[in-house]
Amino acid sequence: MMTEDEIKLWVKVQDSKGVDIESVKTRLKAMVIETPTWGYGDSGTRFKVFKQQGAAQNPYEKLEDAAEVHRLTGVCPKVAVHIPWDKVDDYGALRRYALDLGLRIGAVNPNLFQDEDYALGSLCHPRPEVRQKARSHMLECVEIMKKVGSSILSLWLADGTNYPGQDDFRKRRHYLMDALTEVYQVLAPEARLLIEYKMFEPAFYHTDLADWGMAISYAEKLGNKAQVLVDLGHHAQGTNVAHIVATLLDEGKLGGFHFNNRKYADDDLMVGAIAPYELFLIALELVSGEQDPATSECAGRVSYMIDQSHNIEPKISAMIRSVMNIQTAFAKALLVPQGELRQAQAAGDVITAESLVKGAFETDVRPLLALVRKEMGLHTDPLKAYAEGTYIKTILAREFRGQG
Ligand code: LRH
Ligand code: MN
Repeated sequence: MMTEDEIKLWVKVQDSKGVDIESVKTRLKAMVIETPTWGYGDSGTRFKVFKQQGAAQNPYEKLEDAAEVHRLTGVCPKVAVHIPWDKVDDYGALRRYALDLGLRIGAVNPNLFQDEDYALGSLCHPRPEVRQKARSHMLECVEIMKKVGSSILSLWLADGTNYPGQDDFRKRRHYLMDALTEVYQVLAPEARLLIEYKMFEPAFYHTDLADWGMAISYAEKLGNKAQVLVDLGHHAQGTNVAHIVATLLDEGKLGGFHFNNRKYADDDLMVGAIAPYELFLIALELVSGEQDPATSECAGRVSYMIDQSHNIEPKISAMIRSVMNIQTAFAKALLVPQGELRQAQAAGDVITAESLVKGAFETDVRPLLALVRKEMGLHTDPLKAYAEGTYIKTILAREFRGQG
């Protein structure tokens, strides 16, 4: 537990360094991190889905768990839904249930990867009737957005091929552009289409939306309501994701994130658990983007979403820990002295520039986050509060649908 004295000392030290602590705190209190319904339910790999006692079994229980995460962190008022995983008879009732829990429905994610007909693709499938089926699902999701009050349609396509010669890359591009154009035209004026790219899996030779360049080429042709979504697990090893983020920001085409972490491929592990420095450097691009008038409008509308599957770890604790890791990365990024950094960069002073950035990363921000949570009327350690709370007992009473 952070003590009053530790917090006071931390503030004194940062104050002496000229850090504007009030604006740093204000920014941290304004964070909005959207959690995914699918992060609260049972999930796994192709090898095994380990069922957990207390795991949410339906969209309503998933909203209840998301509300607990928001109650403890104060920064998770939105929940992303996935259709048909979260299909219900009455989407208006789902919306009202969320509102009663102090939540809003965030991004609506179509599912164009689990239907039998989509083996060779969905919007890019060689057969017109399958493409039409996929388009209808997208249009159904646009209707669901209106019923649940969502302004984001978040599209990830598994579409691709497994062998050279299997299909025509350029023909598939045209199918995809036609479909996205049809969907774009029925989006509500304030709504956005976020296009999520991924290098591979489940397709293992080519993926139709494989990287940020392909995604932005569609988004630019579609219009202002179309932007790119960056999932941290969707790049080749060694990719400089912070550079992609800066580029998309500069183009005004960065729409959102799927925060998670990976050691090897699309592992969907807890964000910040494997590569906290990478996450910090991404946060730094966003913070400097917010502070630059040329990119502040785009940076201010970026949707921060978590996209993880908690295969072995307790799901609500994992979600809380992930939110805390994102807060930690942004708190450190907000401590980078932007003015001094730009001076060092302009002077070509590599050592100073690197040490200013690394110095902020090496700063212990736990006292700052404890202070922010206190001022938000929250427990200074949400993870501890959850472990010692009553909600954890209530979910363990949920009926267990164990083996099989
Ligand atoms: C694909 C993905 C996509 C979701 C799914 C749950 O790998 O990142 O964002 O639809 O995970
Ligand atoms: Mn994703």
